[in-house]
Amino acid sequence: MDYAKEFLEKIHEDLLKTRMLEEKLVETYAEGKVPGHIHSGVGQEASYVGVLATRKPGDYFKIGHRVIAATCILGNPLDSFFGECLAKKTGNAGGRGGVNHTGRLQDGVLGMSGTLGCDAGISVGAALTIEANGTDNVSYFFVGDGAANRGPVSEAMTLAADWKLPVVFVCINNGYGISTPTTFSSPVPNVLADRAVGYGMPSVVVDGTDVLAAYEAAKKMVEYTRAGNGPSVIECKCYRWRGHFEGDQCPYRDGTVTEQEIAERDCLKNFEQVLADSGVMTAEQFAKMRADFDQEMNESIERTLVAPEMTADEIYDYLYV
Ligand SMILES: Cc1ncc(C[n+]2csc(CCOP(=O)(O)OP(=O)(O)O)c2C)c(N)n1
Repeated sequence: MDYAKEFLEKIHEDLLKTRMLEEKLVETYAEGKVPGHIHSGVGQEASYVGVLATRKPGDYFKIGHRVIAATCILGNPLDSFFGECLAKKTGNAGGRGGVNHTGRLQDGVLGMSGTLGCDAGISVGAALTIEANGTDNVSYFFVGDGAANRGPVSEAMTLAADWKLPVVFVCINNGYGISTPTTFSSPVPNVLADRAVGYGMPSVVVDGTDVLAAYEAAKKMVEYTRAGNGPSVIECKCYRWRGHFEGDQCPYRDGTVTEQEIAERDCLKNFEQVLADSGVMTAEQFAKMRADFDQEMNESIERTLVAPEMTADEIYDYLYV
């Protein structure tokens, strides 16, 4: 493979940690420790990790409600991640926001709006900041195939294209918006990429379960946008392994397809196979990394469980009236 060993090791580390964090959230939620509910991103990690491998300091990010562990590879420490997920004062938002609000401004992660799609405008605003500062940074906007159909996304794409702003629109197309298949909600199979030409943007469609393919596809678009040519679109095709929420029995889809996806398109397992076959890493290294990170996560969760919750008085801090 034509990549530096360190680069492949870093991609693997990000992929493994994202997977393990997403799995740990499922486990912690099942134990009743997470207030509210979670949207598991297990199985979709390579779409984020591959695209985000093109990042550089000073970039901005809008992460979606699934694969929230991506904020950790962007710099969020485990204690503030689990703190927010478990609604503790140690969380990114002091436990006010919960699982969907693990962003940190100092990492360029601009938080997330529960009103899906509206974040597109914030990403365009961040791109305007980049332009004003005269750097070659970009603003990444991640959106699901369902939310990509919303008006605010279209408006943001129109403005970004008109003003040639450095936004990289990334559609994580996992085939469903809750129980609605993409084939019901979009007349075209590639929800954002097939529409990109109408906004005057280049686009790529990639297998989002192949981390290196996602990286290569993203690199083309990100380089185009960093060079001052305006926004671009990346569409990562993947599959949502779990239900929309934990406990969703998924009566709207064929379970054998899910089983097949898990068996054949496991982004982590497949990448580890590639690394082992090419002699870059060994099964022993994978096992050790797993054991070490599992311990790190468990220790963080132990600390989080005994961390304080905010008091009733503090709930209203930071609210504008
Ligand atoms: C404007 C808005 N409408 C509806 C919802 C409720 N909702 C939460 S997640 C979701 C599904 C979104 O599907 P998609 O964008 O494909 O992302 P996925 O859940 O598949 O990752 C919906 C409809 C919302 N949060 N915001």
